[in-house]
Amino acid sequence: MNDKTAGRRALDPLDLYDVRSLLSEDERMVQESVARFVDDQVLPKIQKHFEDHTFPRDLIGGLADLGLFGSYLEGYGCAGMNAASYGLICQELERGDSGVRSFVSVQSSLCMFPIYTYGSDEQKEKYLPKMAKGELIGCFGLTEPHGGSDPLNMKTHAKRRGGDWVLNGAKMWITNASIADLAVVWAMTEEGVRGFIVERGTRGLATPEIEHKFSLRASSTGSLFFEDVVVPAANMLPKSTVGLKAPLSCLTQARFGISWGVIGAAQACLAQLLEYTASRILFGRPLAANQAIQIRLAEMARKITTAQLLSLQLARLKDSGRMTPAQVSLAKWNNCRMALDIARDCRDMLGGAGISAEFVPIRHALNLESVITYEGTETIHQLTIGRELTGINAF
Ligand code: TGC
Ligand code: FAD
Repeated sequence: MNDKTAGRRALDPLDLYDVRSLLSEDERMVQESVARFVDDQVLPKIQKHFEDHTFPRDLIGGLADLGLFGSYLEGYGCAGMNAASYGLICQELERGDSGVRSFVSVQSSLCMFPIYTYGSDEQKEKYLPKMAKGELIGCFGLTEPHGGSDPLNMKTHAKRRGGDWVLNGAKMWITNASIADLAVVWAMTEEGVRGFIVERGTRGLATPEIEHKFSLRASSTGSLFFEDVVVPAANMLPKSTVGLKAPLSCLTQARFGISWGVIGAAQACLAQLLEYTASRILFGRPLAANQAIQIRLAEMARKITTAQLLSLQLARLKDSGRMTPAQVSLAKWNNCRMALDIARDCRDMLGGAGISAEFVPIRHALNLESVITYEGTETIHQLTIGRELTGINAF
């Protein structure tokens, strides 16, 4: 090693600003335990699940044992962790695969959160303890086949019949739909949009899997079809205001987690690329010795570091009750774009090997094509920031 290279790797390449030192002891413990779980339980099997287009159901018990379902909710068997801990959980899970993080996001933020926030005491007692244990799996039905970006143009409707509600319509691209025991479904009523809990087995409900996905192949994605589905009045979420505010508030929780999660996917890609470029010899020197490669690696570290700091501050704002939807939009947009660009660039720098699932970047890149689309596309988040800056709604 000459003088020029002395001191190399003094910093953690995946945490250049020592963001870890800004975490509390508890937050670090959460991160370490989830990281261990991902190393031991997720990474050895995830490539096969991705190739086979199957969801690793056998992970559910372990995820529950670690307290990862509804981790930031209080009571009902939930762990009551803070925002950064929820973020770190998502980051470590998505270092494994976006599909595993999606599963936990949907269970926690899109199904348990609305029941916790807008449900009756009976609904909370009935569903949340079992969901925290992973004994009941949930999904969230907002998107419809004719256009997910504009959920207010909702065709699925619920009409009162006696003491019950009758649902008709369709939801599409629903994570966990085919494996869920219950769905939180948003439907148009005479008063506006309301939330309902629909249990598997209810007559008129069909939940087919969506096949032929080239993204999130280790996640289950399906549709929800409702044909005169009778939902008892007791299954309407009574505390939600009429309109989009309640479903959007759930999206805020999930988007927060995604902004952290995708950092893990980017880190996984960079970690593998650093090893690869150090050991691959081309033109008589390691690939990593080329300026053009180092500039691209430096770009990745810059983007990951920025995302880490942004998400940590977002978590601190969340815990102090000051986080706004526009701030979440900025983080979701910035971090998804950062991770997708990094995964694609890593794939390129692996050359032909980059198209093999034996290396992680292609799997992460394909997954991130969904992650940048769901929970609000990049454009939707850009327009949300535009509206925040100008006061003009351009949707
Ligand atoms: P807008 O006028 O903006 O808002 C209506 C009311 O809601 C309030 N609000 C929010 N509250 C909490 N969190 C948010 N993010 C909120 N955004 C808005 C707002 O203050 C207002 O309240 P009030 O009191 O004034 O009535 O409503 P809009 O119709 O203009 O919204 C437009 C837009 C485009 C932003 C919204 O429709 C949108 O976000 N579209 C994107 C839809 C989307 O993201 N769908 C995601 C489906 S779920 C999913 O993808 C799960 S993937 C899961 C996985 O596998 O991980
Ligand atoms: P569209 O809304 O049709 O958008 C098409 C294109 O038009 C996009 O590029 C969009 O950015 C652009 N666009 C839209 N409006 C404008 C505008 N005003 N100006 C300029 N451009 C615009 N949904 C759920 O409810 N629950 C789930 O669990 C769930 N899981 C998902 C899992 C996966 C794998 C995927 C892929 C999606 C999932 N979704 C889920 C749906 C997801 O939220 C939607 O795909 C997303 O909101 C976009 O809706 P869309 O696909 O209908 O695209």
